[in-house]
Amino acid sequence: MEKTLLLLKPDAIDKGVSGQIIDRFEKRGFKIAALKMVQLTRNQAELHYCEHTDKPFFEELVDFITSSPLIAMVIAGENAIKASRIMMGSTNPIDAAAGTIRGDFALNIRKNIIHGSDSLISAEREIKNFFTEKELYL
Ligand code: IDP
Repeated sequence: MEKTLLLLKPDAIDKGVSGQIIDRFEKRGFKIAALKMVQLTRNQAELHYCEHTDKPFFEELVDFITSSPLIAMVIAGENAIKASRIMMGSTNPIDAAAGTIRGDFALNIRKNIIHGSDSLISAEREIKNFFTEKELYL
């Protein structure tokens, strides 16, 4: 069973749409393997987004993701990584198709509602940044 890390970002909590988003993944057939609400430290956020350290938007990204609590979850199921990326839609919500999560809930590239791991290697690293082995129920 493939696993992926999803983050329902601070804007999803602010908008009160986290339940609707979790619902989409459960309806699709994915199992929740772990779930917690947490406010990230800068250190944890910088580790999570380490691939973007050199990007001009890095500081802005860390400021936003640490600004208030988010929901971190691990879902498990067939092709969880690819399927969830398709369900999320394009990074820039303006380009995200209607019916995708970003296409339905977001307008702004920074406040784009959700994160999902983009590869097996990232998923493994990102899951470890949020959950211990004991916190994963599979
Ligand atoms: P992804 O979240 O779709 O995988 P990435 O390219 O990995 O997209 O970017 C990580 C996050 O960085 C995005 O989800 C978005 O919140 C933020 N981001 C990307 N580009 C910009 C930008 O130009 N300005 C501000 N934030 C950005």
